[in-house]
Amino acid sequence: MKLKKTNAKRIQNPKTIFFLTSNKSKFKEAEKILNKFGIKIISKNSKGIEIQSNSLEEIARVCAKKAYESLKRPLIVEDSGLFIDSLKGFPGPYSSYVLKTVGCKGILDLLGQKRRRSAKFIAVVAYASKNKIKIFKGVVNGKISKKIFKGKGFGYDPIFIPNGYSKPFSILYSIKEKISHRALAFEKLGKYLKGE
Ligand code: ITT
Repeated sequence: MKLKKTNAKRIQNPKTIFFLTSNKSKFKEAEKILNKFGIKIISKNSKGIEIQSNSLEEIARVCAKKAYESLKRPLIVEDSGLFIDSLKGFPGPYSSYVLKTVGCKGILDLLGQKRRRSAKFIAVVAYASKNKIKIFKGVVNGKISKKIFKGKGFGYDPIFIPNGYSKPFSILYSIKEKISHRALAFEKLGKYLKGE
């Protein structure tokens, strides 16, 4: 693999890490959090490393291991999803596919007028470095709204209302940065890397 000069220089810094993802929004959120810890990440496309599993942890762990074997550089893989209680945790590990096919509207249609709308977002971050894979998990509980709220964000942000609030993440964007599943998982990673 040939690296641009600037990237090659940054990679010499042990606190510069690859983040394997095709999702720019995920990258931006993670970048902001890790910045607070003085850690720089470089986006790298994750095509070809995804595996299928019902477990976010297994997906993140196996992908990180496979990617490390070929790149041999410290790297991160994050697998996340929306788990809706009354749908037995669906879409869970299939969140990305469900978003691309039926979208937020499909989820609202599935729930219909159901009163039980509790759900959670989970993010599992796998950090691979020499001889080890460390896992960091973040969870945010909330509920699914009855309508789609426009605003910022991505994915299911327009329909996910975190507990303690009345608006979804797409409206509460600055709050999302502090309390989201991703914020919690990457904060844990940041603290770990600080002490490494
Ligand atoms: P990579 O696998 O390339 O990182 P992806 O978008 O496919 O990108 P996942 O497989 O982890 O990522 O799928 C998670 C999906 O869950 C994501 O596409 C969104 O639809 C949804 N999701 C995860 N975190 C979210 C968040 O903070 N806000 C809204 N939706 C989110």
